[in-house]
Amino acid sequence: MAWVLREAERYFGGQAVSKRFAERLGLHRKQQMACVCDNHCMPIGGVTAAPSPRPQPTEDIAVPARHKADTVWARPTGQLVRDGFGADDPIQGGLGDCYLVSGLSALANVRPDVLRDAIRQNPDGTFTVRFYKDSFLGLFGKSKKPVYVTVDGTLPTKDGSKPRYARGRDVQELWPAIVEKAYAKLDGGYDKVAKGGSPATLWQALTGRSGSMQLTAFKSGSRLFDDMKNALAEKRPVAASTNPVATKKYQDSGLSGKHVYAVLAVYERGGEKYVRMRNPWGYGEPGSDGRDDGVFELTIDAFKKKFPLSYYGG
Ligand SMILES: [Ca+2]
Repeated sequence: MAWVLREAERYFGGQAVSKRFAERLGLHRKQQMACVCDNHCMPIGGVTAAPSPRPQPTEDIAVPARHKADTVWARPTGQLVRDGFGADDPIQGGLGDCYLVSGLSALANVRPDVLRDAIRQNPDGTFTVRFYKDSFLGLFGKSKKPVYVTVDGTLPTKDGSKPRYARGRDVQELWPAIVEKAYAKLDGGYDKVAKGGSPATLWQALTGRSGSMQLTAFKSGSRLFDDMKNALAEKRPVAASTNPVATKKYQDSGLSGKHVYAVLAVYERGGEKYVRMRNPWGYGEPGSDGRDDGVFELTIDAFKKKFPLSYYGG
């Protein structure tokens, strides 16, 4: 059981996981708990980019082993931000970090100002992202200490032109790729980031405020709805995960197992409670609302059935 708890803790971003919790989720088989999309490579097109003038890699940020042979570091053209920070900006690439990309989307949804204040473009073309880490103060317990991570503008690509991992929906908008890269540097590499994590940990790193995770099975639909409604009203980001183990039950549902989605809004219509969500791929959704942009709504009952975990920023 010990390895299950270790794996589960890693998947959930280092949060302590009880045996009961792991059993409840069916975490009983040894497997990698990264997001389902770790083996998923998005078709990406339309990026204009110039190959990096420097020898590569320019920075020691490891990519997953299977990407080592065919990764080319390149410097895409574009701007850090275009038209502000939006929930629909971040698009996940071929890295299993749905928790990170959905975390960015959920944060941009409620606190674009946090992202604006955390990311700085430097005169030399590099970028600095401010994160917060725990620092221990003896009797006073933990406090958050800012940590500044500087990265240059080069990104992993396959052919020198298209970002291989996170990017903007507008491919000229660089902030999702830059924050992902800085987080990877902070965390010890893209390969570490791809091993799974929690959006609550990302939010904590960006806001300095502790987040939390809940098992939705322990709450009634209306209580869940109220929790999400209150969090969003307080401008705290919300996300939710499908089952990280029982992925087969999502076949033909329009949802992916082992995948984290941003919760953008909750609302009532015609006496029914709904949750509006977003797939970090920027496409792929249940039902047909006429626009396959990854944004869709579920009734609160369907949400509770499909999403055993929800995450809240502090
Ligand atoms: Ca849609």
